[in-house]
Amino acid sequence: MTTVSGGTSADYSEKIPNNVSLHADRRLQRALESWQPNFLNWWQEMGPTLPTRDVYLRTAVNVGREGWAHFGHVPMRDYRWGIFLAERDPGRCIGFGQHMGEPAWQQVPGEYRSELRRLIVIQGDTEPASVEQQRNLGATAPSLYDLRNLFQVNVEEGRHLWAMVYLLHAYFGRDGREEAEDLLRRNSGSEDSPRILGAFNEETPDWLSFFMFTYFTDRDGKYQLGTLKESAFDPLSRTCEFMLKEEAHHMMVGTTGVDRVVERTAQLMAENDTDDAHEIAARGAIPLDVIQKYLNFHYSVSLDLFGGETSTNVANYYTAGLKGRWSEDRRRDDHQLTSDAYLVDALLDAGTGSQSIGQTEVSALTGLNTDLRREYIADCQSGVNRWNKILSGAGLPQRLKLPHIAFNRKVGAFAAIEASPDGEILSADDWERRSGQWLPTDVDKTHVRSLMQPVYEPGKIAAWIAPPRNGINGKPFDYEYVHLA
Ligand code: BYC
Ligand code: FE
Ligand code: FE
Repeated sequence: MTTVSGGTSADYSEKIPNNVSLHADRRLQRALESWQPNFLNWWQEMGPTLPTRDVYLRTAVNVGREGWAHFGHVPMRDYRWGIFLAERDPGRCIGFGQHMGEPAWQQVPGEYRSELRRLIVIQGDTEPASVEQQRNLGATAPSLYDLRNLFQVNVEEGRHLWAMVYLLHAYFGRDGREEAEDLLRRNSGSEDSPRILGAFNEETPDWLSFFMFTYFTDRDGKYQLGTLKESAFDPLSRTCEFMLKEEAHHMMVGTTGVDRVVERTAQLMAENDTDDAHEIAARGAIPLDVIQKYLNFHYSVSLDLFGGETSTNVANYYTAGLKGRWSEDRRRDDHQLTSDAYLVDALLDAGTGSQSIGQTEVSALTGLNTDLRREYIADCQSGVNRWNKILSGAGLPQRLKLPHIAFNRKVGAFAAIEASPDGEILSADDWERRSGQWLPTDVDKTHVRSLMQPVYEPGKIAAWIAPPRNGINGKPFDYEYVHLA
């Protein structure tokens, strides 16, 4: 782990590991080194609460395709959070918008400064928020393997915060440094200074929520990072490219976590030839309808993270070159979209007696949040298909499904109405009466929480979840992934 100047290796001899030659810019280095203790204080106060001696974690050592990660047991507070950008492509050109074809920017153009800062701050705000939301989960981990995955996700979200703080410090001067302070000042769920986006002020009180969160909400992260990776501002693009590599593990934790919950429930349903929720609960597992309710909640809250169905913000971001589309270079169009139209989901005849859910044509640029949300929805559906294969494989006729796009929305075209998971518009009274069938009730949450008894013995697993198929980094499931304090 030595410095390779201009290369991709991380320099771990520095106080802040990095591959951006931080030592060459003393001012920036000092600024970041003075933010570092604030970060560590935040980690102590708002990070994982379970006392541990060390955890089997991966640390980034290289941003290249091969061998970028090093695995080993480390005390979490000694984790080497660092600054890693994907390798620079010196010939990179802007791929869309009004600056298409021009060289990518190495500095922030004055005219886009505030918009870029806003995007980076919003992205940066979600990262520590998720750590705060997950801070108490260690106390109820279903296995040491899961405990280790939780902490891996947590330290990487901490590193993602570093990634955004680096950009703020390096490219936004004094106001960037102030924003970096504020990222530690706001807290998930706080009355006075909450996190910026809705989903990041919700609780993650149990492991079913954690798996749903890493499946649905981290997946929003994947898609947002995918659009920022296209950015004309090259340092942002390179930062996001490397974050996406780490994100793959978060996706895996969510996907296989829900797999294993469904597998356990399906197993008990098949063995006992029952779909009775009380019987499944009595046997210590999570009834399928409760899994569906958690899915409904996390999916709908995550849909809100894409912003309104139509948005002039996103049109401006795209035109300016700040935020592209998912797989921008695979799109077969002019990458400007100035004369294109797009059908977005909409509430038609809103506020009248004949209002209905349908679609309306808008300029393609203002419809870009919808475009990204659709990419996301298709990806979410693949997980549901997977879980349904587990159900059919157990010989069961029941299926999980994604609720309608208008269900439980607080942002965008459907924020003003209530709709059922099938997309039927409901009166406020109907919603009040029936929403407990579709969203977790206090009774459901209390039951799920009652199942969350910690299992810290290597190779053992809680009764409500199946063991994983594979361990981490080739290690067996019964490996001592975490040493408790
Ligand atoms: N909650 O024009 P509109 C991740 C605001 S997750 C609260 O439709 P726009 C991670 C909006 O700010 C990825 N407010 O929105 C996952 C705007 O306010 P102003 C995070 C919301 O701007 C798990 C107003 O409503 N990264 O990495 O087109 C663990 C009008 O909205 C919400 C990003 O999101 C909401 N849900 O789109 C760890 C990337 N939605 O301007 C990490 C950066 C909208 O009127 N963010 N509003 O005051 C963006 O690209 C966009 O700002 C948004 C919103 C997609 C968030
Ligand atoms: Fe992240
Ligand atoms: Fe993540």
